[in-house]
Amino acid sequence: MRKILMGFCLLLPFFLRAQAPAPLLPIPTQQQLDWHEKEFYLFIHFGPNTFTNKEWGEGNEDPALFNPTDLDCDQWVRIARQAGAKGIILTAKHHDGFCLWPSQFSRHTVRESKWMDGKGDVVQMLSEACRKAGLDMGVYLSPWDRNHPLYGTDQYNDVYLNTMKELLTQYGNFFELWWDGANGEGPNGKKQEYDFKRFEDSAFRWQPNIIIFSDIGPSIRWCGNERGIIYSTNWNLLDTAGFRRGEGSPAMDTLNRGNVHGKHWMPAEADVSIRPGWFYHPEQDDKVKTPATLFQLYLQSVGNGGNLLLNVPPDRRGRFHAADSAALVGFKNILDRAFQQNLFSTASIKSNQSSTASLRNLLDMKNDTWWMGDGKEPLEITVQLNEPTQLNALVLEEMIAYGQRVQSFAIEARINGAYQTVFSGTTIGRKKIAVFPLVHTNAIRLKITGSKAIPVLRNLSGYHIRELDTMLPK
Ligand code: FUL
Repeated sequence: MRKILMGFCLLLPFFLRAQAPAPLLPIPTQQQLDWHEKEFYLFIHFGPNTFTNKEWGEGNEDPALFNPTDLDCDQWVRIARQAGAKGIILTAKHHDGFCLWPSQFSRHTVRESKWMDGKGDVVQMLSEACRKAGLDMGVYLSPWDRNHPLYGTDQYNDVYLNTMKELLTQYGNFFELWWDGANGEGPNGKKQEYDFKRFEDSAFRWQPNIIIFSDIGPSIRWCGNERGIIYSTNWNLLDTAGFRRGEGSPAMDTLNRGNVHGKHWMPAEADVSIRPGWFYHPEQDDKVKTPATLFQLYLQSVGNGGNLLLNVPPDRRGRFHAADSAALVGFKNILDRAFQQNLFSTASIKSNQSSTASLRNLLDMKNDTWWMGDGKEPLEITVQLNEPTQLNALVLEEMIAYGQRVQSFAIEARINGAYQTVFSGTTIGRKKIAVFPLVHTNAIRLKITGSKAIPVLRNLSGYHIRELDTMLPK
């Protein structure tokens, strides 16, 4: 009897824990989940184009031109951290074929340049700077190569793999490998048939945890524009069968929205430059995006469930220009102010579902606790504030480890005793930042009106983002 009792006591916590929901397939891999939590990181376009003032080099530039006078990867990393970025993706090789590391498989690299008498290695320098500062690093390795003599022949696929192997095996782990969709002619006037299958398999063999970006993944997808904008509906799912990278990719709005019943978990990354160009051009020094614009981009990318990849191109010294650094720090200040005070942290919460036991998990702002409805539709959650409060934003999160479920929802605010709809939305996904004109209210109701399966939510928080008072029409 004692034994039975003891056994029961040991098993009790197991019974008391909420049963994990059955996943709604497809679901993200652990690597994709980790990637989702990164939210925001920097892109760095740097190379001969920085010195020739071009966007797309021809591949026949004299490598001697690459000669930054004061290259400082620690400065990139310092500003990236101050801006709240979690990592940096570097153009290790752009379309001109110039390698920012001394690749054995090319004659068009830092080794052939004047910089550091040909002894420098930007990939090495940046990876050390990132490691010291605890930032993750990724690499852009353009398949299109306008310099390599073998481009346009079968052998080029081996060359590409060899260069990739150098990168992925000699510099530690990268969090992301970036494949742009551009594919033009090489020096012999021919286009290349890329062996992407082999590229993918090899990349995962050398770095099993790497996230591979391209129009259609395999790990994450392009959001379909280079303006950094994900529109409101964003499924982390995509059908890729029959599609290619670049020409032959899914339609731009499909890339933006995803496919509601898509076969693969394939979340969207939104890439955009802080300046009009991807590379540094002195004449664009006065065209750097303002902190307020960067904040809007954050709301439209991260706030619609994707990640933001913001390009900041170093200048000819090899440092971020003061205007870019100032904009980044200004952006971070807005971001910190915006989400500093969660107005729901001391609120009470109830719902029309029977499963109320772990409802407070929604307010704990933890990433590993969640709450699930019981299937009654529409699902309603009411957050009762301790006193009438002004707010203009809610942050909603689904527990995407169990799949993406919510298809439509509304946010209502109780104003003068009656609920009024202040926001109508579609998908939630990892994060939805729902912003609306300022309301003065003592209760907020979230109504989930459509869902592919019973919603499993992670967190719910409310804010008064003062920056928005002036940005949004009243
Ligand atoms: C595109 C490239 O053609 C642009 O130069 C830039 O690198 C952008 C991020 O990707 O495919």
